[in-house]
Amino acid sequence: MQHRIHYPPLLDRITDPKSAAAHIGDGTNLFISGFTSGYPKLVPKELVRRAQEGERFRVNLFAGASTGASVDGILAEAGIVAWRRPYMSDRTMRRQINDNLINFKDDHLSMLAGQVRAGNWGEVDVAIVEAVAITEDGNLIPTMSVGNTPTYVKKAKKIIIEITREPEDLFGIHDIFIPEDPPYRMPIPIYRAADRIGKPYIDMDPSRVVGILFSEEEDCCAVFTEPDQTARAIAGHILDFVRHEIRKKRLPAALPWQSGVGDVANAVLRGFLEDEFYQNIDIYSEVLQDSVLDLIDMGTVRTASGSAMTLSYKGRERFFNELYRYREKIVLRPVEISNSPEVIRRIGVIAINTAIEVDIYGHVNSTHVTGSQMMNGIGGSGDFIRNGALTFIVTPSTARDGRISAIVPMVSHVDHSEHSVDIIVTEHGLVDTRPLTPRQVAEQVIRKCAHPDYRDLLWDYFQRAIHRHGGHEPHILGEVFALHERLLATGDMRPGR
Ligand code: 0RQ
Repeated sequence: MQHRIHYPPLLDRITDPKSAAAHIGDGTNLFISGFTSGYPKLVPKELVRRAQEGERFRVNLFAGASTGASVDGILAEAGIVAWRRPYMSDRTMRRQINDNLINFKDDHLSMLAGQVRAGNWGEVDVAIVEAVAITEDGNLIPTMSVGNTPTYVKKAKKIIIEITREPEDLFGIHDIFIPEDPPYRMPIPIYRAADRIGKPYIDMDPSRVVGILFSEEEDCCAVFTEPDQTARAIAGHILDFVRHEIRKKRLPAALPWQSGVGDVANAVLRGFLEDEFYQNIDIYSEVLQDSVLDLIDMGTVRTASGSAMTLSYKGRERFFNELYRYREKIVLRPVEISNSPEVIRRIGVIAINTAIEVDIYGHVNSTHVTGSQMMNGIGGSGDFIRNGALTFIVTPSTARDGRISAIVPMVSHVDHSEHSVDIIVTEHGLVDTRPLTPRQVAEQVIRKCAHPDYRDLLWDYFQRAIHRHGGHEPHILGEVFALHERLLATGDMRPGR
């Protein structure tokens, strides 16, 4: 694998995980590549080995977004994470965050790189970066994600590189651009999803490289199941609505799409395949999944732009086998560009993101179960919901076998307000809040989106709130969390269960 180092002066930095990890100790600010994929694997394992041998240390861990069980999971399990930012989705780490064993702060993903460059997160002591190769000039070609890696590499005092077996032909898929920071920032010159504005590699100062490792490890791949009936129903409502708006000439046909990860996202993209109306789609999103490969194969997608690819094992095989073909259609960017409010607003993204719960007036909780327990984090949802041309918030109408209603009188935590959310969708129906007053929104959300088991409860609350207090958004403050309270007391939001 030495041939992957095209810059000879760095050959003498080839080392082993133990020596590389020796640069990391108690209190190290550790910034790693990775954004659902493309995270380092060897050094985290070595840190766990040291902890298991009895060494006592804790690091402050910063990534692009989630890194899965093989980094977040094992480091949390070993008890060596003091701080973690931003979005994560590992169960063990989540439990420790909620038990207050790991400090966690949730951030809009578009904002992190700038904050790190400004020094708001402290010194970048060590950056560990996964790469497919080092170029002739000593720069880095990343793997399947970009995330915040360009900034972490730029600011790092020490850099450790894990070179993987993924094909060097990934060269050309990345578009690396770090904007100037205020007050010198110029417009980010992206006018179409396909525009490339940067370099195909990450600029790096080779003198800061303290270790290079060769890795046989692979990302632990995403598992995708067929979208279930609920996801397909939600996707159907969205696709019908957008088609209707385009036909009525209230929405241009050529707007790019963003869709979060998971079942509904896949069902929407699958819907494009099955619906002849949708052709020449552009995707301007954060994470690209297997369904994007299907759309490229069918000729439905012109460009798919994101910050990372999260593929299943089968998807990876397919992608690498015909990389030359997919590479022309896919652009991987730093997350501050894929999620840039400026760009999202300019190109007019249609955004679809999933909520934990939505209230009758359209406020959204994406992150905290019953107000207290962190699930994953806000991720890029705020970047897209606040700035998209048309924004959908989607959720199944119930969770946990019907014991929880996702439509509630007031959300128990606020991530997105009524002012950012345009359309609310569950499997039962869709409400376009834009032409409605808050009271009209509540009426329609209860009638069209809530699960039948909860409609009467919500309607009764809404009517009593109107009669008791009135106002622009009527509420009975002493009762507004009655469903949540009942869930906490009995395990079910429905009375008498
Ligand atoms: O719990 O895992 O214990 O079974 O939440 O829910 O239905 O499997 O859906 O995987 O799509 O996750 C909002 C968490 C949904 C996710 C959220 C429980 C449910 C289950 C997962 P279990 P599902 P998903 C930007 C996109 C925020 C960030 C974001 C998320 C688990 O989509 O993290 O949008 N979003 N990023 O049982 C209690 C409720 C619940 C509930 C669901 N009301 N109360 N538990 N759950 N609703 C990507 C871009 O590209 C920009």
